[in-house]
Amino acid sequence: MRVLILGMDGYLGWPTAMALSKEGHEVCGVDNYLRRNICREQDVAPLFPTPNLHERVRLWEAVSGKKIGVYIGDLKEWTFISRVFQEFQPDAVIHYAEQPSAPYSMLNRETAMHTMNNNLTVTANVIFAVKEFCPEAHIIKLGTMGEYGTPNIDIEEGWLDVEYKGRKEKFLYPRQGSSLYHTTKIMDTDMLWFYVRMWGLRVTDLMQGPVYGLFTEESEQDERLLPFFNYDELFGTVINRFAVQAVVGYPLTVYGKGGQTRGYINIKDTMNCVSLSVENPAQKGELRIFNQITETFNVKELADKVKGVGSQLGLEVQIKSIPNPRIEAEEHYYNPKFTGLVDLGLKPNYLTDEVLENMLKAIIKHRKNINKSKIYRGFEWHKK
Ligand code: USQ
Repeated sequence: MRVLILGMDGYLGWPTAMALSKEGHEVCGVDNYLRRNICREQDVAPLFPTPNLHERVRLWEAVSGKKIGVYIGDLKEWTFISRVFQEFQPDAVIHYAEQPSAPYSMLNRETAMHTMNNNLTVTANVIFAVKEFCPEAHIIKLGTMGEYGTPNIDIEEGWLDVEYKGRKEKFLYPRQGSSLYHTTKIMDTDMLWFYVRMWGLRVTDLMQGPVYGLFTEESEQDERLLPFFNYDELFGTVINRFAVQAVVGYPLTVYGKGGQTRGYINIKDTMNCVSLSVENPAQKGELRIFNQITETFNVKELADKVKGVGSQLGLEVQIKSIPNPRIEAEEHYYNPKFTGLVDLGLKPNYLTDEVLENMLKAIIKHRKNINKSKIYRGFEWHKK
């Protein structure tokens, strides 16, 4: 298939491009380096320098013999996105092209507007570009488990059957994001559902939990292919942060009571989920929703796991609860369903001690790059 990856430079975009290219798809990607630019603007940096997309596709060709196309540009610009879609004519479009940091979206008015303008405009442009240039194409959109929040009832896979005063209807599962970023993803889902009903688009919306890990099959062969890996408070997800903190002797930053429970997924499984979605497209006129997680943990459990494995490797790991900079429930019910992707064939890679050990060992190699002052600055959401 001809697969277009929007947001190919990010933590997930580049590994996805390689994985699908390796599987024999014709892959082309787009990025405007939004994440790199925000990192520079906010004075944070990834764990190791990451080559730009032109360099990465050259490296990939040298390693695999396969070509990946690149467009650098802003998908908010209609002239640019229409050129990309007209020229490439995708069968599947993987939409990662969003400002992905919850904390960044909560910094101030400008970062909130940046998040909203980017995420909603790009999603709308993708919908219009598909309608105009490739109406049969399958849109695979990266959503988030954070769209559901932490309700006091079980979380279904996207939809809820409601019986009310003797009548029945199926609705999108109620959504209540805990940051503006998560809220833009709720709005994306609403927009996609609207145009699925209007225009019969085919859409898969992947409700993903926080991702962890460095290596996918391709970067295991050659470390120059590793993804853009953040450990700072804005872009680093919690397990990746804890692993870096353990390596550098920084007490693990458990926010508040640490009872916040989320569904987590290994980056290798993100690749498998996206690939399964590409190969098993949604029907025309269908908004198909999967909860893209493989297991749940609370923050305290994660810290204990990292401490346990870190200690076996001889690292001095401490855990420190710090006042929660976010507004979120610290002890709550959490019971999401996540069977859809397993039914499609996903074989999960769980967060075992071995997986954590490999992560820690890989991070140890880059220890000299870790800047402790970037780990926690205390961006407090409620003070803005
Ligand atoms: N947390 C800590 N200490 C830290 C960092 C985080 O206790 O140093 C806690 C947070 O308060 C939260 C949990 O760990 O309760 C997860 O935080 P996170 O930063 O790993 O994840 P989050 O900000 O929710 O966002 C990340 C991705 C985002 C994705 C989302 C999935 O950045 O793109 O949408 O995970 S989910 O959380 O399910 O919405």
